[in-house]
Amino acid sequence: MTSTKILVPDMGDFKDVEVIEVLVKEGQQIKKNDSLITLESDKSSVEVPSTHEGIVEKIKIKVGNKVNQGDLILSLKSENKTEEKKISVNKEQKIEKKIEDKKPQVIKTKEIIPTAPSSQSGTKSASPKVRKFARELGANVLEIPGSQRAGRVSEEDVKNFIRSQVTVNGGRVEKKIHKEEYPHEEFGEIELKDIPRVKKLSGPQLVRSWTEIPHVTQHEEIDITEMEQFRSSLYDYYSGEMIKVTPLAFISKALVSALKAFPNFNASIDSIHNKIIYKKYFHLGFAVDTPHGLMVPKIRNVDQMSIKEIGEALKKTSKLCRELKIDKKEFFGGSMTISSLGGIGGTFFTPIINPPEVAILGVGKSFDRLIKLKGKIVSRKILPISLSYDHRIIDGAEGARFCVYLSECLGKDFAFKLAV
Ligand code: CAO
Repeated sequence: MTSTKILVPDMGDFKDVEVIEVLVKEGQQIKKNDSLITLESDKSSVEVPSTHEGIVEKIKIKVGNKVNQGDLILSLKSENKTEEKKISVNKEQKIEKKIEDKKPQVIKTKEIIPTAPSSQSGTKSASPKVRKFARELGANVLEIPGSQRAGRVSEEDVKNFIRSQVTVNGGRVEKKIHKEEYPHEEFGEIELKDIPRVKKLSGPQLVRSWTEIPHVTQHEEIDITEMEQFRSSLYDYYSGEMIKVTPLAFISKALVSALKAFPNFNASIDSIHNKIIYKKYFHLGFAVDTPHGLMVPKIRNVDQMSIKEIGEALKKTSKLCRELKIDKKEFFGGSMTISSLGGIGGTFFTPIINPPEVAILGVGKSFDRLIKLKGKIVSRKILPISLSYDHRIIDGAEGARFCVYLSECLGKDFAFKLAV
């Protein structure tokens, strides 16, 4: 094994440049060209790549240090390869020469920093302005999930992250860190895994919704016996084949009808101008369970679709999500969301509103119930629903009326109600 010193390379006219990130840890195996540190001056930011591969032995600088060309960054333990032998501890002059040859590109503030994707050796791409912004707020850009291409962190990502990390307590901002009394490993074997990217992105949004929106959740049981009989008897007029449409397509149609009757549910709060935005379109969001995490794409203009078309759009859109082929814009601009767990199981739950929307409809799995009807015991199909709404915009009475209206749309007169 050879010990190799990695020095700060030539940085042109820049002197006393600040180390803003150390991207590797002692004991970490790194590859040639992996980023080691990020340097930032007033005008630019640059990641310094490693000239060798090996195991980080000792890191000699820390965040906040001011460095110049030739300063020691770290030492690497690497295997005795012919090329590396030339760069031994005693030949620092040669090291400097080699690093000079591999001068990193100094990037102007507005240019894109060409870093590796965030999964590689913990590097993260963000503009110097965003890095500075994050630092000023006491955040580590490495911990912030980036919503841009290749995980690049935007100013909005920093804001969302900060919102999810702090709590305002009597006008005082406090950091939300929950430290366990005892480490988990003290109680048995554990395994550490990365949080999937989609979950990292949706996490701060869920925290924001749960902490900022006063949620009320109303539960309702809807008798869908006639609707289910109709659904299971659908067949194609020309081919004579059964048409397979899930209850969700009918529920979507009923929801559009309810949104027309209760415009407060198809709204958003404009907190800057203190106004309510009423939407004249009917774009429904659908919570889709994917191997990458939960996604909520929109299906546009559901009011103009037939039940069969909604069923097809649901299949197509959820497939695009599961294959990660969905356009990012399709996650925005919705009226209201449906979170259906009916295909899995369970009855009532508390769906979390997807801001800037003001309500969400949770759907459970329908079940059979014996009830007394006109003196006879009969079996009826019951659909459990859970409606969460923003109490700043929708009051309890309106929430209850909305649920009753939905029950009527999906109840025994469903064909008449949904045809309107
Ligand atoms: N009651 C009883 N059965 C139901 C039902 C309900 N409410 N909803 C669906 N089903 C049945 C369907 O008819 C289908 O039956 P067959 O296999 O006999 O045809 C089966 O369950 C599977 O349906 P599905 O889930 O594939 O289709 P869908 O149209 O109901 O839902 C989609 C589509 C994309 C919403 C769904 O696949 C999905 O991802 N659901 C999970 C959503 C989720 O995770 N929500 C939680 C968000 S909060 O973390």
